[in-house]
Amino acid sequence: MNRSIDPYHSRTSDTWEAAPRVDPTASDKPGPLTTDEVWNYAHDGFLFAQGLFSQEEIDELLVEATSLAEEWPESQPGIVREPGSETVRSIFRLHKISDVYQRLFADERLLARAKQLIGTDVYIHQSRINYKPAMNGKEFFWHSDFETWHVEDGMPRMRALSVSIFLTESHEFNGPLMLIPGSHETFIRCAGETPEKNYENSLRRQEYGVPTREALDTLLEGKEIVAPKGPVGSVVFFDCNTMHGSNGNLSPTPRVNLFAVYNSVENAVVDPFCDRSPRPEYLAERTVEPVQSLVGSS
Ligand code: 6CS
Ligand code: FE
Repeated sequence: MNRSIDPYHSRTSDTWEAAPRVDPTASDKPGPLTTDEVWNYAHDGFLFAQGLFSQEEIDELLVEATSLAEEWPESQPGIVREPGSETVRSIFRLHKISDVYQRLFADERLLARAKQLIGTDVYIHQSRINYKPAMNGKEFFWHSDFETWHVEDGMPRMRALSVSIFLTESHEFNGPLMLIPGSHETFIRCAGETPEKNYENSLRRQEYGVPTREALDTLLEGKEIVAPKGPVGSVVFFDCNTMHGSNGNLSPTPRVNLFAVYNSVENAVVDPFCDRSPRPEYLAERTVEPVQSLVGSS
């Protein structure tokens, strides 16, 4: 790609700017989602599916989340702790380290929907658990994931989506995911320059690639923030450029969410769109391995 005409250049100036999205949000391929659901996803930049997984299925996923955090080897990369404490905030690259999660990410309820929306085969760019511990799990400031994945990982175009699976109920007290409907249509170029090893800080508290107050006001014009709330097993599908964030967890129980990022096999990462080395593979997979459906396999 000719980088001088990169439609999504960001952190290349000391001022922010709003630019139009140039990629489609949803394909017109057939799949399990109805025409209305696809339309809503394309319009809002996200789709909420309540109770997609059963309590029994989630119980197993939650046991796995707890044991990963408890048994994580000291020297193994891929774990992030809360700012100023030893409490586990996130664990990455689940699709490589856990059979249970590998199977989950190949489940048709996620995979067929992701393929339908993206319109091609997909692979996993990133996966993680956010634990958001009781009473002091810290917030995630507003951001577009794509801004970081483009600049720091070299994801060329907006052809990826995240699934956020509720392993605990999401409610108003535990810092549910919040999204700005329609924000995926605008790319906010952020100001500043990416520091060396930015990820060592950004995963605890993101400072680069975050929108200004004015940028947020632009996205929020005529819009209202949405926070999908619901029981365990619910899933939010959201586009890679949808502006989102979440408050801290001030409730007495953790808020555990499982994420997988499906990217089009035609959108594999290239060199980062900044003058830094690529982030480690636990944050951004650099090899395309299409996720194979479990249907028909034994
Ligand atoms: O770094 C990442 O890949 C993800 N985490 C944060 C805090 N921001 C960007 C992106 O969502
Ligand atoms: Fe995010």
